[in-house]
Amino acid sequence: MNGAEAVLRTLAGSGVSLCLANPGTSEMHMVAALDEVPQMRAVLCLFEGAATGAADGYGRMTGRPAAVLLHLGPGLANGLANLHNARRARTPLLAIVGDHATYHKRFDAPLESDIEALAGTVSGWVRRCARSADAAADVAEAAAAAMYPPGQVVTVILPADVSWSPGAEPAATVPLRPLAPVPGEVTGAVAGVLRSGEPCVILLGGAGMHRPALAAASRISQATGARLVAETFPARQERGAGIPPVERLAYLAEMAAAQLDGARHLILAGASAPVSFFAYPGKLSSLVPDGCRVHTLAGPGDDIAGGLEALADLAAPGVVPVPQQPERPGLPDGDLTGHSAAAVIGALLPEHAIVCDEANTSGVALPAATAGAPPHDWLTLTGGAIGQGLPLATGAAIACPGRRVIALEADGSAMYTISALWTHAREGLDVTTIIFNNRSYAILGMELARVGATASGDAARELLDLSRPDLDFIALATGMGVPAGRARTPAELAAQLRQALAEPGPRLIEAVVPPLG
Ligand SMILES: Cc1ncc(C[n+]2csc(CCOP(=O)(O)OP(=O)(O)O)c2C)c(N)n1
Ligand SMILES: [Mg+2]
Repeated sequence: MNGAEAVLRTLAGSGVSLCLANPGTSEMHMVAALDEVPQMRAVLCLFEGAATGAADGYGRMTGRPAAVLLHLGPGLANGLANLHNARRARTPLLAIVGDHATYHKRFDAPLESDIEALAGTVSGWVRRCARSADAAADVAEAAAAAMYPPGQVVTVILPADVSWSPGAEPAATVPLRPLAPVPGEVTGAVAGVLRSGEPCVILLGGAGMHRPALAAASRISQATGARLVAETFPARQERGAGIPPVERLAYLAEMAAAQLDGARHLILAGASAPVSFFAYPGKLSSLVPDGCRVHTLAGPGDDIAGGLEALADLAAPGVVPVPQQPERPGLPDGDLTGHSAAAVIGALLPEHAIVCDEANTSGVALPAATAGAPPHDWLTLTGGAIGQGLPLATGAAIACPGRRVIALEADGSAMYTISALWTHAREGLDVTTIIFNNRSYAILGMELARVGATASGDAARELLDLSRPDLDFIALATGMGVPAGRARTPAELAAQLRQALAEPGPRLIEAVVPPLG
Protein backbone atom coordinates (compact mmCIF):
# COMPACT_ATOMS: atom_id res chain seq x y z
CA MET A 1 0.00 0.00 0.00
CA ASN A 2 1.08 3.64 -0.29
CA GLY A 3 2.11 5.84 2.60
CA ALA A 4 -1.25 7.57 2.79
CA GLU A 5 -3.22 4.36 3.27
CA ALA A 6 -0.73 3.07 5.85
CA VAL A 7 -1.04 6.37 7.73
CA LEU A 8 -4.84 6.23 7.81
CA ARG A 9 -4.92 2.55 8.81
CA THR A 10 -2.41 3.19 11.59
CA LEU A 11 -4.36 6.17 12.89
CA ALA A 12 -7.60 4.21 12.94
CA GLY A 13 -5.81 1.39 14.77
CA SER A 14 -4.46 3.92 17.29
CA GLY A 15 -7.91 5.25 18.14
CA VAL A 16 -7.87 8.28 15.84
CA SER A 17 -11.09 7.85 13.90
CA LEU A 18 -12.03 11.40 12.87
CA CYS A 19 -10.26 13.53 10.28
CA LEU A 20 -11.35 17.15 9.96
CA ALA A 21 -10.07 18.23 6.62
CA ASN A 22 -9.46 21.10 4.30
CA PRO A 23 -7.19 19.46 1.74
CA GLY A 24 -5.26 20.59 -1.30
CA THR A 25 -3.23 19.03 -4.10
CA SER A 26 -0.45 17.79 -1.80
CA GLU A 27 -3.03 15.84 0.25
CA MET A 28 -4.84 14.17 -2.65
CA HIS A 29 -3.47 10.71 -1.89
CA MET A 30 -4.69 11.05 1.71
CA VAL A 31 -8.09 12.04 0.36
CA ALA A 32 -8.10 9.06 -2.02
CA ALA A 33 -7.05 6.66 0.73
CA LEU A 34 -10.13 7.57 2.80
CA ASP A 35 -12.18 5.24 0.64
CA GLU A 36 -9.84 2.37 1.53
CA VAL A 37 -10.13 3.03 5.27
CA PRO A 38 -13.80 3.40 6.20
CA GLN A 39 -12.93 3.35 9.92
CA MET A 40 -11.73 6.93 9.45
CA ARG A 41 -14.60 9.44 9.32
CA ALA A 42 -13.68 12.45 7.23
CA VAL A 43 -15.50 15.75 7.71
CA LEU A 44 -15.00 18.71 5.44
CA CYS A 45 -14.49 22.13 6.99
CA LEU A 46 -14.49 25.21 4.77
CA PHE A 47 -11.77 27.06 6.65
CA GLU A 48 -8.81 25.61 8.52
CA GLY A 49 -9.71 27.46 11.72
CA ALA A 50 -13.06 25.68 11.62
CA ALA A 51 -11.24 22.34 11.33
CA THR A 52 -8.72 22.95 14.12
CA GLY A 53 -11.39 24.32 16.47
CA ALA A 54 -13.53 21.25 15.76
CA ALA A 55 -10.62 18.97 16.57
CA ASP A 56 -10.25 20.87 19.85
CA GLY A 57 -13.91 20.34 20.71
CA TYR A 58 -13.69 16.66 19.84
CA GLY A 59 -10.53 16.16 21.89
CA ARG A 60 -11.93 17.99 24.92
CA MET A 61 -15.01 15.76 24.92
CA THR A 62 -13.43 12.38 24.13
CA GLY A 63 -9.93 12.73 25.60
CA ARG A 64 -8.66 11.34 22.28
CA PRO A 65 -7.12 13.18 19.35
CA ALA A 66 -8.90 13.95 16.13
CA ALA A 67 -6.70 14.46 13.09
CA VAL A 68 -6.85 17.67 11.10
CA LEU A 69 -5.65 17.51 7.52
CA LEU A 70 -4.19 20.84 6.42
CA HIS A 71 -2.62 22.17 3.23
CA LEU A 72 1.04 23.18 3.62
CA GLY A 73 2.12 26.26 5.59
CA PRO A 74 -0.75 28.53 4.59
CA GLY A 75 -3.36 25.93 5.55
CA LEU A 76 -1.67 25.43 8.91
CA ALA A 77 -1.39 29.20 9.38
CA ASN A 78 -5.13 29.59 8.83
CA GLY A 79 -5.70 27.02 11.56
CA LEU A 80 -3.21 28.36 14.07
CA ALA A 81 -5.46 30.51 16.28
CA ASN A 82 -7.64 27.57 17.22
CA LEU A 83 -4.60 25.32 17.57
CA HIS A 84 -3.38 27.94 20.03
CA ASN A 85 -6.65 27.59 21.97
CA ALA A 86 -6.23 23.80 21.84
CA ARG A 87 -2.69 24.09 23.19
CA ARG A 88 -4.00 26.19 26.08
CA ALA A 89 -6.76 23.63 26.66
CA ARG A 90 -4.11 20.86 26.61
CA THR A 91 -6.26 19.03 24.11
CA PRO A 92 -4.88 15.92 22.43
CA LEU A 93 -4.86 16.87 18.74
CA LEU A 94 -2.98 15.60 15.70
CA ALA A 95 -2.34 18.04 12.85
CA ILE A 96 -1.30 16.42 9.58
CA VAL A 97 0.16 19.03 7.27
CA GLY A 98 0.67 17.98 3.68
CA ASP A 99 3.78 19.32 2.00
CA HIS A 100 5.38 19.37 -1.42
CA ALA A 101 7.11 16.18 -2.54
CA THR A 102 10.57 15.89 -1.02
CA TYR A 103 12.37 16.53 -4.32
CA HIS A 104 10.11 19.49 -5.19
CA LYS A 105 10.91 21.62 -2.15
CA ARG A 106 14.19 23.01 -3.45
CA PHE A 107 12.39 24.65 -6.38
CA ASP A 108 10.65 27.03 -3.98
CA ALA A 109 7.24 26.66 -5.64
CA PRO A 110 4.61 29.22 -4.62
CA LEU A 111 3.19 27.32 -1.63
CA GLU A 112 6.64 26.57 -0.17
CA SER A 113 7.07 27.96 3.38
CA ASP A 114 8.61 27.15 6.76
CA ILE A 115 6.02 24.68 8.08
CA GLU A 116 8.18 23.66 11.04
CA ALA A 117 8.33 27.28 12.24
CA LEU A 118 4.55 27.61 12.12
CA ALA A 119 3.97 24.22 13.73
CA GLY A 120 6.43 24.97 16.51
CA THR A 121 4.31 27.81 17.89
CA VAL A 122 1.54 25.46 18.98
CA SER A 123 2.93 21.92 18.93
CA GLY A 124 4.57 20.00 21.73
CA TRP A 125 5.93 17.49 19.22
CA VAL A 126 6.68 17.85 15.48
CA ARG A 127 7.79 15.17 13.01
CA ARG A 128 8.51 15.43 9.29
CA CYS A 129 7.92 12.10 7.56
CA ALA A 130 10.86 11.26 5.32
CA ARG A 131 9.96 7.91 3.73
CA SER A 132 6.78 6.11 2.93
CA ALA A 133 8.08 2.98 4.70
CA ASP A 134 8.34 4.98 7.97
CA ALA A 135 5.25 7.16 7.72
CA ALA A 136 2.97 4.77 9.60
CA ALA A 137 5.41 4.46 12.51
CA ASP A 138 5.70 8.25 12.55
CA VAL A 139 1.94 8.73 12.96
CA ALA A 140 1.68 5.91 15.53
CA GLU A 141 4.20 7.84 17.61
CA ALA A 142 2.35 11.07 16.91
CA ALA A 143 -0.96 9.63 18.12
CA ALA A 144 0.70 8.58 21.38
CA ALA A 145 2.52 11.91 21.69
CA ALA A 146 -0.80 13.78 21.37
CA MET A 147 -1.94 11.82 24.43
CA TYR A 148 1.13 12.63 26.59
CA PRO A 149 -0.60 13.64 29.80
CA PRO A 150 -2.59 15.77 29.91
CA GLY A 151 -2.68 16.06 26.10
CA GLN A 152 -1.02 18.28 23.52
CA VAL A 153 -1.08 19.43 19.92
CA VAL A 154 1.32 17.44 17.74
CA THR A 155 2.12 17.99 14.08
CA VAL A 156 3.12 15.53 11.38
CA ILE A 157 4.41 17.01 8.12
CA LEU A 158 3.58 14.63 5.30
CA PRO A 159 5.28 15.22 1.92
CA ALA A 160 3.17 14.31 -1.11
CA ASP A 161 5.60 11.65 -2.35
CA VAL A 162 5.66 9.98 1.06
CA SER A 163 1.89 9.69 0.70
CA TRP A 164 1.90 8.36 -2.84
CA SER A 165 4.93 6.05 -2.75
CA PRO A 166 4.34 2.29 -2.27
CA GLY A 167 6.14 0.02 0.17
CA ALA A 168 4.32 1.17 3.32
CA GLU A 169 2.47 -0.92 5.86
CA PRO A 170 0.47 -0.09 9.00
CA ALA A 171 2.42 0.29 12.25
CA ALA A 172 1.58 -1.02 15.69
CA THR A 173 0.00 1.22 18.31
CA VAL A 174 2.49 2.99 20.58
CA PRO A 175 1.69 2.52 24.29
CA LEU A 176 0.45 5.58 26.16
CA ARG A 177 2.27 7.24 29.01
CA PRO A 178 0.16 7.13 32.20
CA LEU A 179 -0.65 10.13 34.38
CA ALA A 180 2.06 10.86 36.94
CA PRO A 181 0.84 9.99 40.44
CA VAL A 182 1.02 12.71 43.09
CA PRO A 183 3.69 11.62 45.59
CA GLY A 184 2.61 10.99 49.17
CA GLU A 185 5.08 13.61 50.47
CA VAL A 186 3.29 16.24 48.38
CA THR A 187 -0.21 15.38 49.63
CA GLY A 188 1.18 15.16 53.17
CA ALA A 189 2.77 18.61 52.92
CA VAL A 190 -0.40 20.17 51.48
CA ALA A 191 -2.47 18.53 54.23
CA GLY A 192 -0.14 20.28 56.69
CA VAL A 193 -0.80 23.61 54.99
CA LEU A 194 -4.56 23.02 55.22
CA ARG A 195 -4.20 22.27 58.95
CA SER A 196 -2.34 25.56 59.55
CA GLY A 197 -5.58 27.39 60.17
CA GLU A 198 -4.53 30.11 57.72
CA PRO A 199 -6.87 31.02 54.83
CA CYS A 200 -6.38 28.62 51.91
CA VAL A 201 -7.66 28.69 48.34
CA ILE A 202 -7.54 25.58 46.15
CA LEU A 203 -7.22 26.67 42.52
CA LEU A 204 -8.61 23.98 40.22
CA GLY A 205 -7.89 23.54 36.52
CA GLY A 206 -7.69 20.94 33.77
CA ALA A 207 -9.01 17.58 34.93
CA GLY A 208 -9.53 19.26 38.30
CA MET A 209 -12.77 20.54 36.75
CA HIS A 210 -14.20 17.07 36.20
CA ARG A 211 -16.55 15.30 38.60
CA PRO A 212 -14.16 13.03 40.56
CA ALA A 213 -11.75 15.87 41.30
CA LEU A 214 -14.58 18.28 42.16
CA ALA A 215 -16.04 15.74 44.58
CA ALA A 216 -12.70 15.34 46.37
CA ALA A 217 -12.10 19.10 46.39
CA SER A 218 -15.55 19.65 47.87
CA ARG A 219 -14.77 17.21 50.69
CA ILE A 220 -11.54 19.07 51.45
CA SER A 221 -13.32 22.40 51.39
CA GLN A 222 -16.04 21.14 53.75
CA ALA A 223 -13.54 19.73 56.23
CA THR A 224 -10.93 22.50 56.22
CA GLY A 225 -12.70 25.68 55.13
CA ALA A 226 -10.40 26.03 52.13
CA ARG A 227 -12.15 27.94 49.37
CA LEU A 228 -12.45 26.42 45.90
CA VAL A 229 -11.76 28.64 42.92
CA ALA A 230 -11.37 27.53 39.30
CA GLU A 231 -9.14 28.85 36.55
CA THR A 232 -10.85 31.54 34.48
CA PHE A 233 -11.12 29.62 31.19
CA PRO A 234 -11.34 25.85 31.76
CA ALA A 235 -11.21 23.47 28.83
CA ARG A 236 -14.17 21.49 30.16
CA GLN A 237 -16.01 22.00 33.41
CA GLU A 238 -18.54 19.45 34.58
CA ARG A 239 -21.23 21.40 36.41
CA GLY A 240 -24.88 21.64 37.30
CA ALA A 241 -27.21 19.94 39.76
CA GLY A 242 -25.59 17.06 41.63
CA ILE A 243 -22.01 18.19 40.97
CA PRO A 244 -20.03 20.23 43.52
CA PRO A 245 -19.94 23.83 42.29
CA VAL A 246 -16.84 25.95 41.95
CA GLU A 247 -16.70 29.64 41.08
CA ARG A 248 -14.35 30.61 38.28
CA LEU A 249 -11.72 33.28 38.72
CA ALA A 250 -12.98 36.47 37.08
CA TYR A 251 -11.56 37.72 33.77
CA LEU A 252 -11.14 41.27 35.06
CA ALA A 253 -8.02 41.42 37.21
CA GLU A 254 -9.51 43.66 39.89
CA MET A 255 -12.41 41.22 40.38
CA ALA A 256 -10.05 38.25 40.41
CA ALA A 257 -7.88 40.01 43.00
CA ALA A 258 -10.96 40.51 45.17
CA GLN A 259 -11.78 36.78 44.92
CA LEU A 260 -8.29 35.82 46.10
CA ASP A 261 -7.93 38.61 48.65
CA GLY A 262 -6.88 37.40 52.08
CA ALA A 263 -5.59 34.01 50.95
CA ARG A 264 -2.37 33.00 52.69
CA HIS A 265 -1.97 29.77 50.73
CA LEU A 266 -2.85 29.03 47.15
CA ILE A 267 -2.94 25.29 46.40
CA LEU A 268 -2.72 24.50 42.69
CA ALA A 269 -4.58 21.43 41.44
CA GLY A 270 -4.23 21.38 37.66
CA ALA A 271 -4.19 25.18 37.38
CA SER A 272 -1.30 27.61 36.98
CA ALA A 273 -0.63 30.42 39.43
CA PRO A 274 -3.10 33.17 38.49
CA VAL A 275 -2.05 36.07 36.27
CA SER A 276 -3.88 39.05 34.84
CA PHE A 277 -5.21 38.31 31.33
CA PHE A 278 -3.59 41.54 30.08
CA ALA A 279 -1.21 44.09 31.51
CA TYR A 280 -2.71 47.46 32.43
CA PRO A 281 -0.59 50.56 33.13
CA GLY A 282 0.27 50.68 36.82
CA LYS A 283 -1.33 47.29 37.64
CA LEU A 284 0.41 44.08 38.68
CA SER A 285 0.61 41.08 36.37
CA SER A 286 0.60 38.38 39.06
CA LEU A 287 -2.68 37.87 40.89
CA VAL A 288 -1.08 35.98 43.78
CA PRO A 289 -1.95 38.12 46.82
CA ASP A 290 0.88 39.72 48.78
CA GLY A 291 2.28 37.33 51.37
CA CYS A 292 0.43 34.35 49.89
CA ARG A 293 2.43 31.17 49.34
CA VAL A 294 1.80 28.99 46.28
CA HIS A 295 1.87 25.18 46.64
CA THR A 296 1.54 22.77 43.74
CA LEU A 297 -0.49 19.71 44.61
CA ALA A 298 -0.77 18.53 41.01
CA GLY A 299 0.43 19.91 37.69
CA PRO A 300 -1.61 19.51 34.50
CA GLY A 301 0.02 16.19 33.57
CA ASP A 302 -0.35 14.71 37.04
CA ASP A 303 -3.17 12.57 38.36
CA ILE A 304 -5.11 15.59 39.64
CA ALA A 305 -8.18 13.67 40.78
CA GLY A 306 -6.03 11.02 42.45
CA GLY A 307 -4.02 13.71 44.24
CA LEU A 308 -7.16 15.47 45.47
CA GLU A 309 -8.69 12.16 46.57
CA ALA A 310 -5.56 11.24 48.53
CA LEU A 311 -5.56 14.72 50.07
CA ALA A 312 -9.25 14.37 50.95
CA ASP A 313 -8.55 11.07 52.67
CA LEU A 314 -5.92 12.82 54.81
CA ALA A 315 -7.71 16.11 55.44
CA ALA A 316 -11.36 15.12 55.23
CA PRO A 317 -11.80 11.48 56.27
CA GLY A 318 -15.47 10.51 56.32
CA VAL A 319 -16.56 13.90 54.97
CA VAL A 320 -18.86 13.83 51.95
CA PRO A 321 -18.96 16.29 49.05
CA VAL A 322 -21.69 18.91 48.86
CA PRO A 323 -23.33 18.93 45.44
CA GLN A 324 -25.07 21.83 43.73
CA GLN A 325 -28.81 21.75 44.38
CA PRO A 326 -31.16 21.74 41.37
CA GLU A 327 -32.41 25.26 40.75
CA ARG A 328 -33.45 27.17 37.65
CA PRO A 329 -34.33 30.82 37.06
CA GLY A 330 -37.87 31.68 36.05
CA LEU A 331 -38.53 32.88 32.52
CA PRO A 332 -38.04 36.65 32.58
CA ASP A 333 -40.17 39.45 31.13
CA GLY A 334 -38.95 42.79 29.89
CA ASP A 335 -36.24 43.50 27.39
CA LEU A 336 -33.90 40.98 25.86
CA THR A 337 -30.42 41.58 27.30
CA GLY A 338 -27.46 39.38 28.07
CA HIS A 339 -28.90 38.96 31.56
CA SER A 340 -32.45 38.05 30.56
CA ALA A 341 -31.12 35.76 27.81
CA ALA A 342 -28.99 33.99 30.42
CA ALA A 343 -32.13 33.41 32.52
CA VAL A 344 -33.90 31.89 29.50
CA ILE A 345 -30.94 29.61 28.85
CA GLY A 346 -30.76 28.65 32.54
CA ALA A 347 -34.46 27.86 32.52
CA LEU A 348 -34.29 25.61 29.46
CA LEU A 349 -30.79 24.11 29.36
CA PRO A 350 -31.29 20.37 28.71
CA GLU A 351 -29.66 17.61 30.72
CA HIS A 352 -26.22 16.56 29.44
CA ALA A 353 -25.95 19.64 27.24
CA ILE A 354 -22.49 20.63 26.06
CA VAL A 355 -22.17 24.40 26.17
CA CYS A 356 -19.53 26.05 23.99
CA ASP A 357 -19.25 29.49 25.57
CA GLU A 358 -17.97 32.33 23.43
CA ALA A 359 -20.68 34.76 24.47
CA ASN A 360 -18.08 37.23 25.75
CA THR A 361 -19.62 40.34 27.36
CA SER A 362 -23.18 39.11 26.74
CA GLY A 363 -22.39 36.01 28.80
CA VAL A 364 -21.47 37.49 32.17
CA ALA A 365 -24.73 36.30 33.75
CA LEU A 366 -24.55 32.79 32.28
CA PRO A 367 -22.57 30.98 35.01
CA ALA A 368 -24.97 32.03 37.78
CA ALA A 369 -28.11 31.50 35.67
CA THR A 370 -27.09 27.94 34.70
CA ALA A 371 -25.39 26.81 37.94
CA GLY A 372 -28.32 24.68 39.10
CA ALA A 373 -29.42 23.43 35.68
CA PRO A 374 -29.27 19.67 35.08
CA PRO A 375 -25.69 18.35 34.75
CA HIS A 376 -23.84 19.59 31.70
CA ASP A 377 -20.36 20.36 30.37
CA TRP A 378 -19.09 23.89 29.88
CA LEU A 379 -16.30 24.57 27.36
CA THR A 380 -14.58 27.95 27.32
CA LEU A 381 -12.21 30.08 25.28
CA THR A 382 -8.99 28.75 26.81
CA GLY A 383 -6.51 30.78 24.80
CA GLY A 384 -8.36 34.04 24.25
CA ALA A 385 -8.19 33.71 20.46
CA ILE A 386 -11.75 34.41 19.36
CA GLY A 387 -13.47 32.47 16.59
CA GLN A 388 -13.50 29.26 18.54
CA GLY A 389 -17.08 28.66 19.61
CA LEU A 390 -18.79 27.49 16.41
CA PRO A 391 -15.97 25.08 15.45
CA LEU A 392 -15.73 23.80 19.02
CA ALA A 393 -19.42 22.95 18.76
CA THR A 394 -18.78 20.98 15.56
CA GLY A 395 -16.26 18.76 17.28
CA ALA A 396 -18.24 18.37 20.51
CA ALA A 397 -21.32 17.30 18.55
CA ILE A 398 -19.38 14.73 16.52
CA ALA A 399 -17.79 13.45 19.73
CA CYS A 400 -21.05 13.06 21.62
CA PRO A 401 -23.96 12.04 19.39
CA GLY A 402 -27.18 12.09 21.40
CA ARG A 403 -26.14 15.09 23.47
CA ARG A 404 -27.31 18.60 22.65
CA VAL A 405 -24.57 21.10 21.94
CA ILE A 406 -25.37 24.74 22.64
CA ALA A 407 -23.04 27.29 21.08
CA LEU A 408 -23.36 30.64 22.83
CA GLU A 409 -21.67 33.04 20.47
CA ALA A 410 -20.91 36.73 20.39
CA ASP A 411 -21.50 38.34 17.00
CA GLY A 412 -17.96 39.49 16.38
CA SER A 413 -16.41 36.17 17.38
CA ALA A 414 -18.91 34.21 15.30
CA MET A 415 -17.79 35.92 12.10
CA TYR A 416 -14.22 34.60 12.27
CA THR A 417 -15.29 31.01 11.66
CA ILE A 418 -18.91 31.41 10.56
CA SER A 419 -18.39 28.70 7.93
CA ALA A 420 -18.56 26.14 10.74
CA LEU A 421 -22.34 26.48 10.35
CA TRP A 422 -22.10 24.82 6.95
CA THR A 423 -20.45 21.78 8.55
CA HIS A 424 -23.16 21.74 11.25
CA ALA A 425 -25.74 21.54 8.45
CA ARG A 426 -23.89 19.08 6.27
CA GLU A 427 -23.26 16.64 9.12
CA GLY A 428 -26.73 17.16 10.60
CA LEU A 429 -25.20 18.01 13.98
CA ASP A 430 -27.43 18.66 17.00
CA VAL A 431 -25.98 22.12 17.56
CA THR A 432 -28.18 24.97 18.70
CA THR A 433 -26.41 28.27 18.17
CA ILE A 434 -27.45 31.45 19.93
CA ILE A 435 -25.78 34.54 18.51
CA PHE A 436 -25.69 37.48 20.90
CA ASN A 437 -25.86 40.27 18.36
CA ASN A 438 -24.84 43.45 20.18
CA ARG A 439 -23.56 44.95 16.92
CA SER A 440 -20.17 45.67 18.42
CA TYR A 441 -16.84 44.54 19.73
CA ALA A 442 -18.25 45.56 23.09
CA ILE A 443 -15.41 44.30 25.24
CA LEU A 444 -12.92 46.40 23.34
CA GLY A 445 -15.01 49.47 24.13
CA MET A 446 -14.49 48.63 27.81
CA GLU A 447 -10.82 47.77 27.39
CA LEU A 448 -10.17 51.05 25.61
CA ALA A 449 -10.92 52.85 28.84
CA ARG A 450 -9.30 50.23 31.07
CA VAL A 451 -5.91 50.43 29.37
CA GLY A 452 -6.03 54.19 29.77
CA ALA A 453 -6.26 54.98 26.06
CA THR A 454 -8.07 58.21 25.36
CA ALA A 455 -10.27 57.92 22.31
CA SER A 456 -12.76 60.59 21.55
CA GLY A 457 -13.39 60.42 17.85
CA ASP A 458 -15.12 58.45 15.17
CA ALA A 459 -11.96 56.74 13.93
CA ALA A 460 -11.57 54.72 17.11
CA ARG A 461 -15.31 54.11 17.48
CA GLU A 462 -15.52 52.77 13.94
CA LEU A 463 -13.06 49.99 14.74
CA LEU A 464 -15.26 48.67 17.54
CA ASP A 465 -18.60 48.98 15.75
CA LEU A 466 -20.25 46.12 13.86
CA SER A 467 -23.24 48.01 12.48
CA ARG A 468 -23.14 49.77 9.11
CA PRO A 469 -23.98 47.37 7.69
CA ASP A 470 -25.74 45.25 10.32
CA LEU A 471 -24.81 41.59 10.18
CA ASP A 472 -27.83 39.48 9.24
CA PHE A 473 -27.24 36.14 10.96
CA ILE A 474 -30.50 34.71 9.67
CA ALA A 475 -29.30 35.20 6.12
CA LEU A 476 -25.83 33.92 6.96
CA ALA A 477 -27.18 30.78 8.63
CA THR A 478 -29.85 29.93 6.08
CA GLY A 479 -27.33 30.57 3.33
CA MET A 480 -25.30 27.71 4.78
CA GLY A 481 -28.23 25.37 5.34
CA VAL A 482 -28.93 26.10 9.02
CA PRO A 483 -32.53 27.15 9.76
CA ALA A 484 -32.64 30.34 11.81
CA GLY A 485 -34.85 32.85 13.57
CA ARG A 486 -34.46 36.17 15.34
CA ALA A 487 -35.44 36.85 18.96
CA ARG A 488 -36.08 40.37 20.24
CA THR A 489 -37.75 39.48 23.57
CA PRO A 490 -37.09 36.85 26.25
CA ALA A 491 -40.37 35.15 25.26
CA GLU A 492 -39.25 34.89 21.63
CA LEU A 493 -35.90 33.51 22.68
CA ALA A 494 -37.58 30.92 24.92
CA ALA A 495 -40.00 29.84 22.20
CA GLN A 496 -37.27 29.47 19.60
CA LEU A 497 -34.92 27.71 21.99
CA ARG A 498 -37.66 25.22 22.90
CA GLN A 499 -38.27 24.59 19.22
CA ALA A 500 -34.57 24.14 18.49
CA LEU A 501 -34.16 21.68 21.37
CA ALA A 502 -37.17 19.67 20.29
CA GLU A 503 -35.88 18.91 16.81
CA PRO A 504 -32.74 17.15 15.60
CA GLY A 505 -30.04 18.97 13.68
CA PRO A 506 -28.72 22.49 13.84
CA ARG A 507 -30.66 25.72 14.30
CA LEU A 508 -29.51 29.26 14.92
CA ILE A 509 -31.19 31.96 16.98
CA GLU A 510 -30.05 35.53 16.64
CA ALA A 511 -30.66 37.20 20.00
CA VAL A 512 -30.68 40.96 19.51
CA VAL A 513 -29.17 42.44 22.67
CA PRO A 514 -27.74 45.82 23.67
CA PRO A 515 -24.02 45.98 24.46
CA LEU A 516 -23.24 45.38 28.16
CA GLY A 517 -23.32 48.59 30.16
C1 LIG B 1 -7.85 35.92 17.17
C2 LIG B 1 -8.23 37.14 17.88
N1 LIG B 1 -8.30 38.31 17.21
C3 LIG B 1 -8.65 39.44 17.85
C4 LIG B 1 -8.90 39.44 19.19
C5 LIG B 1 -9.18 40.74 19.93
N2 LIG B 1 -10.54 40.77 20.38
C6 LIG B 1 -10.86 40.42 21.64
S1 LIG B 1 -12.47 40.56 21.95
C7 LIG B 1 -12.77 41.10 20.38
C8 LIG B 1 -14.15 41.47 19.96
C9 LIG B 1 -15.21 40.67 20.58
O1 LIG B 1 -16.46 41.05 20.05
P1 LIG B 1 -17.67 40.05 20.19
O2 LIG B 1 -17.22 38.70 19.87
O3 LIG B 1 -18.80 40.61 19.42
O4 LIG B 1 -17.97 40.07 21.75
P2 LIG B 1 -18.49 41.32 22.64
O5 LIG B 1 -17.29 41.99 23.16
O6 LIG B 1 -19.31 42.19 21.77
O7 LIG B 1 -19.27 40.67 23.73
C10 LIG B 1 -11.62 41.16 19.64
C11 LIG B 1 -11.56 41.59 18.23
C12 LIG B 1 -8.80 38.20 19.85
N3 LIG B 1 -9.02 38.08 21.16
N4 LIG B 1 -8.48 37.08 19.19
MG1 LIG C 1 -20.36 41.81 19.98
